[in-house]
Amino acid sequence: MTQTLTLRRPDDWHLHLRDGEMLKAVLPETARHFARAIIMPNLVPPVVTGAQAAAYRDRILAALPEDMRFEPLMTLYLTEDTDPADVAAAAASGLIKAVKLYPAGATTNSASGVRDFDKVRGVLEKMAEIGLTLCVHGEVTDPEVDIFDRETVFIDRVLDPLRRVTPGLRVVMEHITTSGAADYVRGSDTDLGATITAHHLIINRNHILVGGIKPHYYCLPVAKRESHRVALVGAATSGDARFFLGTDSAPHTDPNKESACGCAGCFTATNTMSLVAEVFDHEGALDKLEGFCSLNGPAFYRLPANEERITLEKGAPVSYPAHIVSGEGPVTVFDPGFPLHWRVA
Ligand code: OTD
Ligand code: ZN
Ligand code: ZN
Repeated sequence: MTQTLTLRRPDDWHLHLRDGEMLKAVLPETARHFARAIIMPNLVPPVVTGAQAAAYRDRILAALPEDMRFEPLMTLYLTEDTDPADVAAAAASGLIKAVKLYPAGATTNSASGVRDFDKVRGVLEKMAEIGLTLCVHGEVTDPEVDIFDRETVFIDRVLDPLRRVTPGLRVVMEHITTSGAADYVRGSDTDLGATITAHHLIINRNHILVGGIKPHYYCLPVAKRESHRVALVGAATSGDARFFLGTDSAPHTDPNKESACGCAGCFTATNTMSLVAEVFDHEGALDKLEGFCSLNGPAFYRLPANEERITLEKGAPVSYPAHIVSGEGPVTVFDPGFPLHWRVA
């Protein structure tokens, strides 16, 4: 007998769709299962103003196949020159649902991010006033700080002080990778949430480095040791509403990944629901899957949950293509290294 599970249609609270040919190739992979996604603004050049976000939303909708429905939830890329009035107008019109903070240099296309946090104080105060969410890439870029410690140091040096001086600011720590980050979220009030990716629930740093370097497992923040992965699984499957799915699906072509200086990012849009269902099933926590994928995110963003349902079925292992084809080249689909038994019917 096949086991089935019906959930409200999920959303992805952290997604990279890119632009042009890559957008065309990856958008259907997300829209097939997800109703909405928070769209990351790290294009080249970045999406900084309300006008740029409106134009990007239009390009996304134009790239959507006619038979699919999908709502892009737009964000602005915070720079030291961001105008609080432009942010407030874009939020008031319903165009944007968040502003994204990248410490300058922390990840792909983050060069225009923030160096001096005093310069963005006015924007953050305006956001606290209007209840607009700040999504944070939580890693310091100080070259003295070891790459595996960058999230932990960010919480102490940047995030906690920033939240103290901006009371009421709603913050999502994106793609958390450490037990300390999960503890920090648990120990805070409900103004702080965190997204967790499918890949950080599955790989630890050994997967990247043991037995040969695996460029398709390299992403930022880099996966940490096994005890942290276990803590992330614990947080995701706990039922705590402050944790929700943000895939951080970040497509790069194979030549750009399989290189002497390979790009960071795991592409999971195609098989995310199979990946997370497998993890939750393994934990005996399938009853928490709908909260993590479909309820906790909308609750944090103060949006209605989706009314539509999807059904997951468990059966013989599902096969996914090794890569999807884009006009820029092939993009490898994340391989968890174990069979996936759950599929979206
Ligand atoms: N991490 N790659 C990218 C972004 C993220 O930090 C992130 O959100 C990307 O390619 O845009 C990655 O590894
Ligand atoms: Zn990030
Ligand atoms: Zn990202």
